[in-house]
Amino acid sequence: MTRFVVRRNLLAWLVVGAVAGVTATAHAQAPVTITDPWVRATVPGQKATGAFLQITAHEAVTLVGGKTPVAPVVEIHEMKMVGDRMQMRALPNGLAIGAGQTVALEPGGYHVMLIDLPKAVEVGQKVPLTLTFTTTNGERLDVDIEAEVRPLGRMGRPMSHGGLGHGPQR
Ligand SMILES: [Cu+2]
Repeated sequence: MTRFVVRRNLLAWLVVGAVAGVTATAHAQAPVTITDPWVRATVPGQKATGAFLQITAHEAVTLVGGKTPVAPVVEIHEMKMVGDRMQMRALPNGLAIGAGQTVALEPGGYHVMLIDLPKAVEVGQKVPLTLTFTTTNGERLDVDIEAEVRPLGRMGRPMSHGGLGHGPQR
């Protein structure tokens, strides 16, 4: 079971659901639903990693930041192809999600970047993560989740698969 806690002003919602499928009926009042959060494992010396999840907004929100005990700096990032190169940048205004929309933060796209890790994040570890949203009326919304750490291999991009039977990519 994963526990989702949403703090909004003095009101709090406690949402309990299975990691893979939190049903809409379980949390009718929560403004966002977070599904399948995970963090990519790191190797010793690696200073940053990504957190990935799906966000369904029940009202328009913007993901503006986050907090975690495993890293002092948390940023909302985007990866995209610029010419023939993959580039990563912080989203200066956060990630806006319209009412009723679901946005996937996934390898190669949007992600939550955990920066200046003091030590490795290891498979099997649970990483507490607070995601901060703003609403259209300027309200701030903190959502507490726990993200499971999954192995590096899951992230492998096709270019790293040489030698596994793929032909040269052009
Ligand atoms: Cu990043």
